Amino acid sequence: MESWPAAAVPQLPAGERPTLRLHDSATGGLVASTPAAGVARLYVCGITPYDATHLGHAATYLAFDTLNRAWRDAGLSVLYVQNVTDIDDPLLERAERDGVDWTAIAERDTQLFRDDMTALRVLPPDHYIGAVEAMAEITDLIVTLRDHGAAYDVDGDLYFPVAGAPHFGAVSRLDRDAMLALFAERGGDPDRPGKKDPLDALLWRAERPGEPAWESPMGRGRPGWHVECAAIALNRLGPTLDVQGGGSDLLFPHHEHSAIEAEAATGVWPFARAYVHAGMVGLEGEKMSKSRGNLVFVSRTLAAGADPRALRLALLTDHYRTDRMWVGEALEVGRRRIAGWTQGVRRDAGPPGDELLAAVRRAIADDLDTPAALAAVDAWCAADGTDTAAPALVRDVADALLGIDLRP
Ligand code: 5CA
Ligand code: ZN
Repeated sequence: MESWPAAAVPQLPAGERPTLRLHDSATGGLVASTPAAGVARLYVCGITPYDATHLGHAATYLAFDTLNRAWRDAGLSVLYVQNVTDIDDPLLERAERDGVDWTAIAERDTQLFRDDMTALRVLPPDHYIGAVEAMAEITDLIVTLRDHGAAYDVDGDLYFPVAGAPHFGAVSRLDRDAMLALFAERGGDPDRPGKKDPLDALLWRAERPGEPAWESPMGRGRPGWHVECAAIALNRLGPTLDVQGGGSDLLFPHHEHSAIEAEAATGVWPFARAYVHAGMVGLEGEKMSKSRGNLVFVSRTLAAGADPRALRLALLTDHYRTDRMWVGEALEVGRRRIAGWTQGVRRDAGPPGDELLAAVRRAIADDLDTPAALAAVDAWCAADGTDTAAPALVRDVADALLGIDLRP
């Protein structure tokens, strides 16, 4: 499907560039990100298009936008793929609740998301792929899994057996009790009779009355969730991603299962060199989620008059891995920061620009430490100096690395 327009990214001068290190859930620590042959392969799980875009979604896509910008600044070309889960149980449940067609909700919220990402200056993926448009490739992957003995039938539906997966558990490193609890909470069906293991995940759901269905070699039906992301990623990025990304609520079962399903098809491990997870944004003590309904939307916040740059800065103020609560005052802090930075880059001279550039690069290279990067720009703006080239350079740094346009 169509992606959204890209804001131009200024080219920054060469200079000291520390190796980017990222927190990898599979190892539980920092790993150096050294993409092969000059191409960084990024897959970030996209929205399920209803109740989009809330500030939790936005924070997660901004974290990966920071990564995208850091890789580009390091001279890599980034191949970025994102899906849209435009057919799945929660979307159908919402359509049923509201008495509207599921495709209408999906189209409307996908367009809202594109508009919100454009306003926040999030760089678009190269491939923005809906599950519905990818149906043939998803069913191809399921057929491959079946041919490899990595699928079994339960009353006409197909399941992926975790027992045959050598790396099951390697992504989340959770014990079985924790897995069972999360599986039930996040769309799994541990108690379904006939499954070989409660943690086996649905690959294909045969057509049910009143539900949308597609033709396939397995008969009519629709795909499970994890196999969708595995197929869309494998077909555009190959068997090894540099980063598989999303919010921490995707760690298990979604990223665990996508990875082992991909491995079962390709024989290649790891599926991703780093599994990177953003913390959860909440409101008044609770995770912001569609099911709780405690949502603050990007579109409404902007329609109420907020500067999208202030919102972007507000969402980059904390480290991406930190679980945090949204407080409305963060927007005012962001607004004041934009005012301060705008004044800073309008001066005739400032402290050495190359030092500020190096400081921001160091901060971002340290597991995308945006709080430290923002503090470095604050400090540059607050200090006097004689570098007459610095204001223009700092404006480019804010734009290229932080996505903030300070042009008048
Ligand atoms: N379509 C699937 C992924 S394939 C999905 O999880 N969609 S979603 O709309 O529920 O979430 C989209 C992205 O936002 C995911 O990466 C998810 O982890 C992230 N996300 C959801 N809620 C929050 C939150 N409260 N804070 C931070 N990120 C969140
Ligand atoms: Zn996904």
